Amino acid sequence: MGNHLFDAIRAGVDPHATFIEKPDGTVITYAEALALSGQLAAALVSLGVQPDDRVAVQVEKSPEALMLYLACVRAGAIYLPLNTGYTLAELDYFIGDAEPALVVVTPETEAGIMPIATAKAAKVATLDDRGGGSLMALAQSQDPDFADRARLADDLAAILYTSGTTGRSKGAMLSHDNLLSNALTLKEYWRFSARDRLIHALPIFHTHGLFVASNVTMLSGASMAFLPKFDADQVVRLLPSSTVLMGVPTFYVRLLQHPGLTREQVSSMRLFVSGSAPLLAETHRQFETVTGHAILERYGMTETNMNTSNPYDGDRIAGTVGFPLPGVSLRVADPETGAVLAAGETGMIEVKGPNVFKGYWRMPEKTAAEFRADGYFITGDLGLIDARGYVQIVGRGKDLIISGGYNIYPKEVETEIDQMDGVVESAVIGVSHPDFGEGVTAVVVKKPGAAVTEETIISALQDRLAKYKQPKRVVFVDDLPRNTMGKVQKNSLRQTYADLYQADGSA
Ligand code: MLC
Ligand code: AMP
Repeated sequence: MGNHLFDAIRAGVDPHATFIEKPDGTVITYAEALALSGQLAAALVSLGVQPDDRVAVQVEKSPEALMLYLACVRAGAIYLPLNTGYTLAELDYFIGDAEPALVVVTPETEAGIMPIATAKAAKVATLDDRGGGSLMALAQSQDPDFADRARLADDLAAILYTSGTTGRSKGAMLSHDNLLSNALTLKEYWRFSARDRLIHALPIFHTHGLFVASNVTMLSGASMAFLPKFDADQVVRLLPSSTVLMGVPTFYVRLLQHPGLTREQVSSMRLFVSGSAPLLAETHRQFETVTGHAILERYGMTETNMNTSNPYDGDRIAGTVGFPLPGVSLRVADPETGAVLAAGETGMIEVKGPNVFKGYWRMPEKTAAEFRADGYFITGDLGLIDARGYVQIVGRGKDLIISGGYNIYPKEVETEIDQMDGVVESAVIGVSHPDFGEGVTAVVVKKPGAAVTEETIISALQDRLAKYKQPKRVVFVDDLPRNTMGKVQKNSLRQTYADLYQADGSA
């Protein structure tokens, strides 16, 4: 019995080929990557990590961090990546909920995480972005020839926390085959081969940068220019020696503002992929005018990996997310009754297939509530299938903001603001933002005479919420608009503040 995901990766690569090129030009071959991931897997085992144990990881992006993901897969552990922006208050929740055997953090976070990890009997190790830290030190003394632990298709490979459709962050349980089947499908659909070089500028703690970008690259034996984060100058510089870019819409908005983006600069590129948030049709058109390339937009979720994609050959239509991927069944249903709707009608997007997750970690009722009796997962996205079969996402049935490709659950921000002195209540909404797509915006009712201001609210959130969840603006009102049922009318607030970021140009 083998290791379902890792065997497929190992089988697809040429050990002598380049896997990763760092910004300083240093190259890591597949052989080196396999050896280091083997040493890290052995280090995990020596720290007592057992099959199915969670390994929670909050570290800066680096090739070693990616090897740690592979190491967890090889050691039969469940990889649990965490956004580097999360505060200790947020980490406390994730660690309490997931109960990892090991928490890997940066040396800077070690002291802060210690009491949180200790309270849950988790060990702590460190990894920095220069290949140092206690975990790396331990790995260096291990045998690179690690005997991979046996893992079946349905065994869990990862848990990714997501704000999901409702409630607190939930851990989406992803199996070896959820990841492998989707990456193999994308490899075929997007025509990946060992000749490709991907510009990897996404974070590696989410589905897009970790599974879509990295798994597809590895399963193709391709290489990637691995950037610590998105930087328009660096991406433009890498374009002439690369073939593919994957990004969130903000990448494309920023690239279009760069004078170096020209047809000549992209002459070796064959594919630009966008996803994680809606790409404005205007961005799609402008990009095609400047580069001659139609961005390929696809649609996915943490819970489902990728569901749909515009075609590789054929029309990539702006404002659509293309067709269901091979093996994925997608339908549009009445959100209340679940009745399947005809083409052209708008309703809830539901999906089924080998890509769909195994449920939310330790939340069987929540899991059951998000699936139909016939196994379709209720995405929370509203959309339609047009006459040509293209899927269009027209809105969200879930109260969710997507800013620069990161999801923010408004209730979490509202709960923090509502607890502050001088605040009666708040409503947090997403408002059109030129750079981030949507800007997190708090509409607050304060107590008469209270000294609370925009600055005091934002500064009180610093240690509580990751930066990307914090409101870009706070506005004060006398009352929140409500319907006859007493529910806050967020649509009306979104209309009122529609021009907030356009008008003052603030970030
Ligand atoms: C950074 N900031 C953000 C932000 N990213 N604020 C709101 N939304 C974001 N996404 C904050 C910074 O902390 C900073 O605050 C200020 O905004 C400006 O920062 P910046 O330097 O301009 O931002 P930058 O670091 O360049 O990051 C922007 C970004 C990044 C778009 C490059 O957010 C990013 O890489 N996003 C990708 C997210 C992603 O991978 N999503 C995939 C999820 S998977 P200050 O005050 O310090 O200046 C998924 C499934 C699927 O959704 O379908 O793929
Ligand atoms: P996450 O929970 O971070 O995985 O985000 C998943 C959500 O991102 C989906 O449910 C959609 O609402 C949104 N999303 C992903 N890709 C697209 C896209 N191409 N267009 C519009 N929304 C998208």
